[in-house]
Amino acid sequence: MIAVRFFPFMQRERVLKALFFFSLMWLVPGFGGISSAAVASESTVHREGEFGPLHDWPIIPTAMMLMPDGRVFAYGSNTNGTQGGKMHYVIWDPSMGTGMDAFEVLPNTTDTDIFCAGQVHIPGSGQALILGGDARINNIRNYANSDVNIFDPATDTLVRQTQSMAFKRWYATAVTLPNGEHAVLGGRNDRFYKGTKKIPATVVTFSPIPEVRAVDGSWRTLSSASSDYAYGALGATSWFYPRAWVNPQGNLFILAPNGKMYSLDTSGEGVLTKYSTKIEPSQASLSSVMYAPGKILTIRKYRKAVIVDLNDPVKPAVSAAGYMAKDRQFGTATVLANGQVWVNGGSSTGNDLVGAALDTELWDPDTNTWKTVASAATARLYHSASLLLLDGTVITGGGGAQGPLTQLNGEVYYPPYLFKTDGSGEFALRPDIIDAPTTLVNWDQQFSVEASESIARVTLVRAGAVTHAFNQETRFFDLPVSEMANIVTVQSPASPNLAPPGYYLLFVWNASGVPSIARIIQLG
Ligand SMILES: [Cu+2]
Repeated sequence: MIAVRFFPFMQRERVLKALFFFSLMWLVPGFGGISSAAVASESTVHREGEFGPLHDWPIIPTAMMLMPDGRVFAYGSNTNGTQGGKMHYVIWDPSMGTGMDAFEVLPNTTDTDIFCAGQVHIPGSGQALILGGDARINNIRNYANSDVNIFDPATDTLVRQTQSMAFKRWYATAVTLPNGEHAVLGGRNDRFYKGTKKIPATVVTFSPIPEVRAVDGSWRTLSSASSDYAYGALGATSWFYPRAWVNPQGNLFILAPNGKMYSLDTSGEGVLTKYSTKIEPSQASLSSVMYAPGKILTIRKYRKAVIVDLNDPVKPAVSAAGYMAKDRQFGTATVLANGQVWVNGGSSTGNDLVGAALDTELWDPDTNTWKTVASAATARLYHSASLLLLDGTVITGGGGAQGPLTQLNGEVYYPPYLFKTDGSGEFALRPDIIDAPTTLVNWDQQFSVEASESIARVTLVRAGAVTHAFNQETRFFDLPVSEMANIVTVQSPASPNLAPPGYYLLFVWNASGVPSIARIIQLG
């Protein structure tokens, strides 16, 4: 459905562009008619991909989550683009295109400002768990709250839960654990305010103690795992959306901005262990993403990329992943349907248009090389986000609140795998999934997939949740296909440590390297 809606529109754009240039040719002196050289210029979209048209959004989507029905749940600003998640949230249905009728603006009736909250999927229900966020005290913003809210895509409602967190958290990270619980780390507890004659001063504090939300909604404080360095005040803003993932051993791995690494056992009251391994410093504004089982691609300062491999149970292995062409502070790394990592947006000077990158970069894990690919129409800086969609495209949107641009807009990136490789610039024909599991798939279990043509490859990407340059939910798996056929049997990921319970996009690929639109399957 998505392809049917998106593709004719894109094709029409390209045909119109071609007709426009063709009509101009007649005006150029000496052209005298159709020049084969001018007409036959080869398209590069099969190597670089292409952006669709810039389109309006009803809010700045500072945070986006892909829901199991393929729609995007987004929030972060008011409809005028100012900071605030207390009034509205938005549902975008990509299958309806990018016109305003594809968006629904819904009222947030919870009294929680979810601006810069933590967010994570709930495995059993497909709902979104939203943790903490902003608070306004004495009309001053950027305090924090301890509220817990759940967005339910079945009813499109956001509902405040009765059981709050023990700590207030603004800019916290939430991670789905192998047992279906959620760990919540970091965030700011209180802000600094110098005070006035009427309003008392406040001191900045952070939340250095993680918490775990059980499946029944009750909370457990990991009081033995307190740390100002792993997810608190110190360690170079490690409270700011801590970079944390479940590692193959089933613990949380935390990569602090200062390059130090930790393992957090979330059982009981928690045990935090620091690794002796460390890497170059990064910044809270630089992206990191898990691109393969137990493997993280992390962008450090000065454009340097590093792989951190968590598969060795004793200590993480660190290796070089080259240098990006651009410094991309506040850009976002997104794992594509083929396991490559696409990084878009960012600026070399922080949240500033000087040095903002419109071009984008693609990292191939097979060759460990970067290349510069398609350019966007506009900058994506602080409070922008990028998210892989069911049709293998990526929505990138937002930025602003505060400035430098108020980006009430988005663009869709069409990766190279969607195009014919003949240089025609046309979209390739995609295989269709005819049959895939509709019931819960267990770990290390065989299941079959049927497509409209012979299947050469099957991939699995966990549905994303992204904000502030970080999609902590992403996971990618190649599911080996022993022999090409229309019906193939593949094996699900081996354990919930590698693939936490929840929702995954299943793509099948034809022999030309073109993916289907994904079906969502549920692991659990
Ligand atoms: Cu923010």
